[in-house]
Amino acid sequence: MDKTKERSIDKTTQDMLQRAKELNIPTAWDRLESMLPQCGFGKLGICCRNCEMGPCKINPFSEKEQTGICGASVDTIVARNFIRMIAGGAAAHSDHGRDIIHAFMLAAKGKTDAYGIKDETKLKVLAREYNVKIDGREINEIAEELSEKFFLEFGRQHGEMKVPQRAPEKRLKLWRELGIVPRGVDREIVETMHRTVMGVDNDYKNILMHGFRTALADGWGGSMIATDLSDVLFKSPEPITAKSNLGVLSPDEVNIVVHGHEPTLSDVVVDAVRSPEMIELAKKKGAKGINLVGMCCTSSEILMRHGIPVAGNFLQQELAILTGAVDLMMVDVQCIMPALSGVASAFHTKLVTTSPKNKAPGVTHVEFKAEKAYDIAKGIVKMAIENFPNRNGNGIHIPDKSEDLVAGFTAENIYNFLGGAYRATYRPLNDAIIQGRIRGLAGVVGCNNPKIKHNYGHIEMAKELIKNDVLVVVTGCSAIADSEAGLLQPEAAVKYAGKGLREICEAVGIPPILHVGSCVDNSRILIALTNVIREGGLGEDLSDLPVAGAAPEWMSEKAVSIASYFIASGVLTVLGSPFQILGSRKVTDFLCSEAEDIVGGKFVFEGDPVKAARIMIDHIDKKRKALKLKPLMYR
Ligand code: BF8
Ligand code: SF4
Repeated sequence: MDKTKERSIDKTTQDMLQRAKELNIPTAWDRLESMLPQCGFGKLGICCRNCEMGPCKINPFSEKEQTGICGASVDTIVARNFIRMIAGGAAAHSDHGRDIIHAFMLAAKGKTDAYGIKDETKLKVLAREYNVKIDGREINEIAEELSEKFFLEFGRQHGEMKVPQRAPEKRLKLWRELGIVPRGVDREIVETMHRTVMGVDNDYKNILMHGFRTALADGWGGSMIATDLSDVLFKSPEPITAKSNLGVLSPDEVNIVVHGHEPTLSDVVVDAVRSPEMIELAKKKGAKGINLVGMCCTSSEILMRHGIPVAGNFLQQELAILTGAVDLMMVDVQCIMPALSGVASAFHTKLVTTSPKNKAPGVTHVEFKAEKAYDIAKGIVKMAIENFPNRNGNGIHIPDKSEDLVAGFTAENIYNFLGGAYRATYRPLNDAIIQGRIRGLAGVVGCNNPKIKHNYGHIEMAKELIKNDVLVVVTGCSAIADSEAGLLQPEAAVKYAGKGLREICEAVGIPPILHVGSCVDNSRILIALTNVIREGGLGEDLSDLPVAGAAPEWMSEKAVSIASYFIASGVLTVLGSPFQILGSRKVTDFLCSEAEDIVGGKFVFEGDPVKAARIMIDHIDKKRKALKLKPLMYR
């Protein structure tokens, strides 16, 4: 059996996996294979090493109930491990948000060579929300005061964060009753660490409820701030066309791949590669020009705002270097495999780390500073150009396939393109759902994971959903997977969508799957759903809506946080592989069943993406019925 076909559904990826094999360079898939069998205790979440009396591992087959040395039950151990994952994910997203506020503050103070306020309208909307005076003030003054208010969302010690108050009234009331409105981003993450230290919280339900609070501080906090201020600073996205997959690498231009998450440096690199000085230098070195492409979420950031091509998603990062055509890969933070330096050393590719939070032994580090972002970006572009002549022509292997895509959808611009030019409103979307043209909405998000055939989960799930008239919104690596299968084109509606959804897509000219950005932009989905509630006719709370979420190929702690804030917001969320919680029946029951009665959402674990989509569709139908909506128009 050809292993490459088992490993990915994407032909380009299969081609590059073959190439890796020929060159005898291992990838994540090979490393997974050599790791098998993986530790059963870890998988079930029943190993604790939170103190030096341990590590303690609970024997899942023991007749007698076993505890850790301190007496911690298996439920406590599993719940603690789980919410520490939430804290890791929430910290990553939120720290990203914090860095954006920092850049925003420097822009307001005029202390950076690169940033300015690009979306004054959104800035003013935020200023009003935060009671920052607008009249008679300079934009920069408003921005500076606002930046302090946003910093406070991280450091607030008591009371309630302001961002989550955007949620529908009924939801907010429920969170208040449950005591899970986050106080401050940092506070909730710290408290997760505190509660899970040896000898603190040992009531698994109490632990898990704090996990929700921490996750909410991410989705309705750090992530949402990251999205909002990125829009203000780098401009709010509008629908835009581009290309995706490894075929976007160019055989005769300087190829620069930006990989990671934060738009602060990558957005400026976009300007740098367009400067005549850099283009001229590239030509002098024998290249036809400079080709900037993105990888993972940083790619989504500059795709959404500038139409920069997408080289691939999480499992394609090593493969990009394996083409031998990458002159420089610049990385910042998150989802950057430590394996990259090994792969890069087999080629001429220069790997450059840019964040003080992420260095790698032997790898060139050019520290990013928001104050001098443009200078730094130019320096890195120059490094790439100078590396171009070192390419070994014979070693280059670029798959020739790339796909067209449309991206750039946001909770705000849905108003315009669905409402038409004259009436910016969610009414047409709500009406389409109420009348049964659109069955409901689904958010399909998250990573790749070598345990699951690359892109298969995302693509098959998305196809099944749109076939059944569910409008799909996507972010992160899921969006990239769909783009590689041509699903982010308006034509995909004709090819794959059910009749009702197809009619809407054709009338408006949109794809049946809407790319709403990077993983922090999952916050756009929360806002879009809130807008649907506000528009009226579909219930009063997010948990009333005919919607569902999924992460069919998740792997990161960030996905654990995202899934948790979705269920804590009332949305059923399906995961392609189970969380590491199955060692505790009680924790599993709580998160996969009881949670629905408490917060309105729950987890479902289902590895088959089509079956998973059916679960989501059944849930959507159940919600339609509860809302007494009309039967579907064409079914
Ligand atoms: O934040 S989807 S593999 S790239 S964690 Fe990472 Fe997962 Fe991709 Fe972006 Ni999100
Ligand atoms: Fe063992 Fe308890 Fe220490 Fe965990 S905290 S390692 S269960 S003794």
